Amino acid sequence: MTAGESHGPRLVAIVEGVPAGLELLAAHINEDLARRQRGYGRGGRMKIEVDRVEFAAGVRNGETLGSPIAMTITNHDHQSWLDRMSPAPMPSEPEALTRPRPGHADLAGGLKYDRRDLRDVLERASARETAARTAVGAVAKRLLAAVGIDVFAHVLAIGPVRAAHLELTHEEIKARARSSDLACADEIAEASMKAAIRDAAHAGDTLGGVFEVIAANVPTGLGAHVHWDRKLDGRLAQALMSIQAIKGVEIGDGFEAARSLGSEVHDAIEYDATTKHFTRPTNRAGGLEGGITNGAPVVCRAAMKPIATLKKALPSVDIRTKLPYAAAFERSDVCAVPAASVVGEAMVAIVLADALLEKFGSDSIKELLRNVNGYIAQVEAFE
Ligand code: EPS
Repeated sequence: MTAGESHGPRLVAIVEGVPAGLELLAAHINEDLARRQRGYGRGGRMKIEVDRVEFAAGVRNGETLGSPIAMTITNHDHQSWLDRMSPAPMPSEPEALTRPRPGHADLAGGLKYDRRDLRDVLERASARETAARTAVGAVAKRLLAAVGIDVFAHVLAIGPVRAAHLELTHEEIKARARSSDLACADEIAEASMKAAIRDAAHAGDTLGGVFEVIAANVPTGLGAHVHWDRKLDGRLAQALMSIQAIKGVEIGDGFEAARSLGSEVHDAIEYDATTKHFTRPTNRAGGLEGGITNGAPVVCRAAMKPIATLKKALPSVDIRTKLPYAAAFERSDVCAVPAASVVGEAMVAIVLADALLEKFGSDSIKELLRNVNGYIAQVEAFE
């Protein structure tokens, strides 16, 4: 559960169900918060904010207690918005924002919630909220790391520029993405991506793109085939699609599989007698079959549309006068795909952590490890 408006006092997140005994430091979370703030193509707001988490509950002496974890992140920009975003009644009515921006929640939200000042909608719809999700995702990633699961993301495309398919290990992709301004493992494509972002900025325009999230070392058996809402691929798609500006999600080969023959798409099953594991020479299914993880890395991709707030404002209508106007321009990013990739990492981690606790539900990390190891031994002894 998160709360918080973009220019309100702070963001808040409450995480329920994390077992006791997980080592958790603010530094673990701040690292991801800082990665989310970086990225070529970000706007002026990121120069104002320095996102840092403060624990309000659930953590003591660097360890989780099993109680709800409450975290806050201060919006430094709130100080410049006291006359428009104060929770208390303000001395003078703030000027209403009445020109909805196409592509945003402004108009639909204003009609639905009966707000004449569309700021009441856009403040919460803003992607500022993803800072709180990133903090929750960082907690989920700590939990997953305790059982050996690693979740990371990298950017595959910015606008029309695509990264080349390089033969890299997961470790290499992760390391290269972490040291890239665009979270991209392909240095050559990165240069062209930056040029595309610069061109869009000069034209008063914005750019979208595609990122991929990989979860490595996921055990077989998370999720379930028995009901539509327990299928893990469906849950991952929902979680990724819920990130602001995401308009498409793929698992494994995704849309490419639809253009191929069945014999080209499905992953053969093999057995390794030494490790006692069923293995796959390929992973076109993206680690999921029938809504259940199959032991291969989970691979998801998400497509982000170009940000809907443009300097070159789009045509709109003033909701008061009903006359045509250029949509309101608020300071914005030109491209936020690298930031969205960090949020994607968080969303995939949250879904996997939920699925992990669903299967191995535990009150302490010790119990969780015992349950996971017992299950893995059972799978390895399968006859
Ligand atoms: C956003 C608009 C911009 C972005 C913001 C998302 O904020 P502002 O209106 O203050 O310039 O910087 O992203 C963040 C604040 C963030 O932390 O990612 C929007 O309209 O979605």
